[in-house]
Amino acid sequence: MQSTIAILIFFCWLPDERSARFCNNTGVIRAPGDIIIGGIFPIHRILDIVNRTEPGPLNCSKFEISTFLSVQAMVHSIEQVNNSTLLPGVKLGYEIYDSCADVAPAIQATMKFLSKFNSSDKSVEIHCNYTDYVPAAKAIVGDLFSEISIVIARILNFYLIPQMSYVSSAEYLSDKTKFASFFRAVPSDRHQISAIIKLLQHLKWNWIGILATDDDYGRSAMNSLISEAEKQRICIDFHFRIPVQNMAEQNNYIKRAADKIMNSSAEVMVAFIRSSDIKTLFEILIDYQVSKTWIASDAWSNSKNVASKIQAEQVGNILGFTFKNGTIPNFNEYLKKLVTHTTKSDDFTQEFFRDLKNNDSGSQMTESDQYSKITENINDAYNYCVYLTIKAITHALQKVLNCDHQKCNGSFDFAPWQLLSEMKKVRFPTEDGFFYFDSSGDYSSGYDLIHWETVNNSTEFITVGNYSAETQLITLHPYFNKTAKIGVFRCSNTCKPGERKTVSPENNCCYNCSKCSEGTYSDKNDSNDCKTCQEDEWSNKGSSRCQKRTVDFLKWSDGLSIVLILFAILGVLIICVVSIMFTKYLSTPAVKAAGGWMCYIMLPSLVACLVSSIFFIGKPIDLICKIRQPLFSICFTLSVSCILVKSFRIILAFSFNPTVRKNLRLLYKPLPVIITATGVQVIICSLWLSLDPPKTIKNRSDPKTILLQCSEGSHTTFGIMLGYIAFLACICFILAFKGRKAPKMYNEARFITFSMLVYLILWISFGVIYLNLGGNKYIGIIESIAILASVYSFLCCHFFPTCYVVLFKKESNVESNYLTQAREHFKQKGQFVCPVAKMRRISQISNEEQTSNPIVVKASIENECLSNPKTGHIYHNTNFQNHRVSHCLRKRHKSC
Ligand SMILES: *[C@@H]1O[C@H](CO)[C@@H](O)[C@H](O)[C@H]1NC(C)=O
Ligand SMILES: *[C@@H]1O[C@H](CO)[C@@H](O)[C@H](O)[C@H]1NC(C)=O
Ligand SMILES: *[C@@H]1O[C@H](CO)[C@@H](O)[C@H](O)[C@H]1NC(C)=O
Ligand SMILES: *[C@@H]1O[C@H](CO)[C@@H](O)[C@H](O)[C@H]1NC(C)=O
Ligand SMILES: CC(=O)N[C@H]1CO[C@H](CO)[C@@H](O)[C@@H]1O
Repeated sequence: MQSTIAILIFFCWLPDERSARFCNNTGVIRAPGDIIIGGIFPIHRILDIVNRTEPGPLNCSKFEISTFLSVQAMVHSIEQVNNSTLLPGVKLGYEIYDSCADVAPAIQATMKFLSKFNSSDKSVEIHCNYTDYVPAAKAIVGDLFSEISIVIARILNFYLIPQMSYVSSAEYLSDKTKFASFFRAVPSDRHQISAIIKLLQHLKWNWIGILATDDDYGRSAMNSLISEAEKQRICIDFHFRIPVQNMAEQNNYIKRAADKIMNSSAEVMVAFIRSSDIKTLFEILIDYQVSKTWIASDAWSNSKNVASKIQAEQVGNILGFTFKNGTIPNFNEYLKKLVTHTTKSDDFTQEFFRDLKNNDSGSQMTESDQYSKITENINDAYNYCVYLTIKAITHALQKVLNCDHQKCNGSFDFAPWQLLSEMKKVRFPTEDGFFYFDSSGDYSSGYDLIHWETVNNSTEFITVGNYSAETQLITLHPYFNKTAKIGVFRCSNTCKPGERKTVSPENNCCYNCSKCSEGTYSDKNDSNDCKTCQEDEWSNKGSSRCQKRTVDFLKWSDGLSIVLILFAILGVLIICVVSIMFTKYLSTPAVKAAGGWMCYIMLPSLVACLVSSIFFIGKPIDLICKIRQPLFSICFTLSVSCILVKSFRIILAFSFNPTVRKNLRLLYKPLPVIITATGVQVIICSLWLSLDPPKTIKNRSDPKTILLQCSEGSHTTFGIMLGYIAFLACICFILAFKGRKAPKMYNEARFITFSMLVYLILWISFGVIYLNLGGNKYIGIIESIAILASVYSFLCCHFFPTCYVVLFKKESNVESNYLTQAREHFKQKGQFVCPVAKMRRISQISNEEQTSNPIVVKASIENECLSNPKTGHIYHNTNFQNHRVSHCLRKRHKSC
């Protein structure tokens, strides 16, 4: 209601009849008609309103040719309507006033339009109910500036008189609660803002400065752009408002704006500035030699006035959005006629000719010069909008006046609000599509994107793209990049995929890039974060994607695997051969010395060990993981316990301390020993398998691979298992070491010592390696090698020597030879040995001891000789044992 109060104040100092007559005759372009269309245009640009002390006539200066030409576009359009069949029998008239680019004269003009229709004096009647009130003008065209349009619209909103601005684009004017009777031939700035945002996004520019005139248009455009830019992650280095003030003040502000621009690191400037200001600004910037890339709003984007004064290249690159352009039929002819036939005599036209005829030097100009000055200053886009405005009003009038092709049936004294409802429904074809108002009373067509180019020393506007308000898409012509020579204007360089932004605290346009660490990636430009790869994927530092980890395990085809398999097969073959040989020569003393029947336990268990060594190769599965260690350990324990028995036997045979021997003999029980020793291992393995069994795992310690492995589960039990074998091996080693002095033919002890030593060294080394490279792919292979080596060391130390004797020392592989040797051995020790034959016989009857083993026979010889009645020749006297032994031996020799 504020506007209503403003109107009432105006009523108080409404001009009296004298001044009304004065106003009628000057400062107006008018033509009479049945229906009057009002116009308010800023024909002058500067109003000296500051130092007024009394409300006399306003004093305007700075004639604006381009606006005057827009006025002519309106005049021409109305004449065209009169000369057409659009409104048959109706004569349109017009009254056009100057707003001097200020609100006060615009209000005065509005008042004139509000005065009663067909009354001789300009007076506004005050009513409570304006439903039937018919004012002078049925519709009003104007103003150019949003700020002025807003005030006019506020007043007309009360009377519901249709107002249609040709280019006022402030967003605010779309608000139909405040501006119910306002229409416009252009889209709201909201669309321009989104067009600018789309352009910035398309060109990937994100670092801008904003300049705006400090009026309704500039403020609202700047605020929308700031909030919209924030949403689209476009950052603003600075924004600056240039107030509308008197010349000197304003130039001061423009200078400060120029400083800002010069100091800014932003390359792109978006300017919502009146064209007169931008001209001044450019002049300063050219002085400073600062060039930037400009995005011009519709306010100055196609201002020939600016373009004629500067060279586009001096200020940089200028891109601008203009309203959709079109051609007004016959307008150029009209203008030509205007110059040549000076038929019109209103104040403005005369001022126009004065302005036109005097160039800067003051000399007279020819007609063609005049015409070229017109084309220099003409704003085609604005004029086309004026044309559309008149067309829209005409189409609405057609409906109100109920016209057909012959005549119009309606009365001319209808109230303007009746026109308003028809205006909303207007729809007519244009050059590209249809003209119609959206719900906000805007014609949301779109924009053309133009580029300022210097051609032959003058600036031309080249259309390089367009923006459609309907689809909200910006389309750039293919030659855009070539003409516009666009760079990439960002605060920071784009972070490539594989990098992430390290965001600066101030804004998210200026940042550094850092590479994604290993195991992470980013697949887009300007990622904020690096994403972590999936569990089964990996990536290098700075990767844009993850790669699948390769699944790795010890393959059958691996060279090392093949070698191991060959060794295992060879081992099995050797064991077969050895078994055959041992079976064939089982009864020979060499084989008996090597363990005799025990080799039927040892050899198969060694085969099983070889098999278990193969289980360390290939893709691990749970079952194999569970089987392989127990299989090896139990089989190997079996073998070692056989060796233990053998060691025992050697000790037993060649021990000279009778009491020790007696105790040992009690312990010497081969099968129970083997079963017990192995049984313990079986229990260990069972505990292992039941508590924490081995299983397959995916080892991801290497980032690029998944290593399929058997995890041994409980490492303690694994250690105990190996330790237990080592413990048995130690016992063997100690026993064998004690028995190392056995006769040459019974060199078993030495071999056992050696093989146990080899075994212990092997497995201690394995333990060390295992602890150090637990997770390695080759840990399995190393254990496999250890197993193979153990098996081979067993074969070498326990079976090959025997085989050698069996095959190549047949002559020595006879019992007598063994016995002789044994006797020699004991003789050296000064001990008694029964005669070979006797010994043999004794051993044959001995159940407890192995008859095949002469050592055993020897070991028991004293007692056997004595206890056996058939050999009763031996004296038994502990005091003179040596004598008796030698005696016995002598006797035996005789008997042999
Ligand atoms: C009016 O129309 C006629 C023909 O239709 C044309 O010859 C004449 O020049 C027009 N006048 C104006 C002022 O446009
Ligand atoms: C205007 O008023 C005059 C008399 O003052 C009248 O003759 C004329 O018909 C009126 N015109 C219209 C369009 O009402
Ligand atoms: C206003 O005037 C019109 C026409 O005379 C009439 O129809 C309407 O009822 C009036 N409104 C009020 C609120 O009096
Ligand atoms: C521009 O920078 C200069 C020196 O760097 C400084 O003196 C001046 O105040 C700055 N102007 C603006 C508007 O920031
Ligand atoms: C106001 C105006 O231009 N009126 C004209 C409308 O058209 C007729 C016929 O062409 C002219 O006679 C009027 O002068």
